Amino acid sequence: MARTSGKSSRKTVPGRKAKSASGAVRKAKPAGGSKPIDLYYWPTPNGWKITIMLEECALPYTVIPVNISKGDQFKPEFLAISPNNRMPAIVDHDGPGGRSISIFESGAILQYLGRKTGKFYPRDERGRVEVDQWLLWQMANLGPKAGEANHFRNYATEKLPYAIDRFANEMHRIYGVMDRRLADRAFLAGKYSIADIACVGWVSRAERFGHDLSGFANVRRWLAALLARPAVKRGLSVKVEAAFHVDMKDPQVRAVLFNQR
Ligand SMILES: N[C@@H](CCC(=O)N[C@@H](CS)C(=O)NCC(=O)O)C(=O)O
Repeated sequence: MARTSGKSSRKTVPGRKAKSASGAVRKAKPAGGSKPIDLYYWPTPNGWKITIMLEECALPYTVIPVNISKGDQFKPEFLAISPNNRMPAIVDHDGPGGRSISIFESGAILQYLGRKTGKFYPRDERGRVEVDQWLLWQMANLGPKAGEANHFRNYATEKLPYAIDRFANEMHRIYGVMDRRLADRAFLAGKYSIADIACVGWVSRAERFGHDLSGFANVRRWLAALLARPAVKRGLSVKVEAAFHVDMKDPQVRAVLFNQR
């Protein structure tokens, strides 16, 4: 259940139908009495990890858009929460000891929410190690390499065959790893977990990023199972109106995103 702060703000009402920022009708879930978590968000595969997890756990949350095309990620108030100038980040006002806590890095946020709720993150050490391995695999491989593949293929002004091929090959290798892992189990760590939640936004964009999944039947079966989950659908559909108007060819946008030092 989300509400969006800012001009286009719409509050959800527990148990009633609510509209997301995009106008899509979404079913609000009971708030359960806890204070909403502040989610610093922009609609990208990294942002979706957290909307999906919050939806899966039925935790109430407030979406605070971080317009990364305009430089919101460099504002001092955001850097105080997320010093690496990247979203997503959260502030949980019901943190440990009843005090507020802020967290950046999507993997750390997923683990925190998993520990907080006891959902999608096993308590037993063997189960947790399985999840951690595949969560960190996503954080270090699938996400960053897909990002670079997308950058050199779709955003670089100079089309460099070496860079395009290098990351296309890496993505082929990575989808091969995932496909073999899923050959004898439904989900990456056996049971559905935060490892799957971390991956689905990236894999759902594979074709758009230029990666052909036709040779990876297990990945396609897994993706279909994930996309059939109502919470995954809701998490992927949390929109921010301003994101529809970003022009990646605009020199100012490109300077903000691609000329950081
Ligand atoms: N490892 C970080 C990566 C987050 C990340 O790269 N976020 C991008 C959007 S997908 C961002 O905030 N970019 C802002 C910028 O490049 O300044 C995480 O998983 O939280």
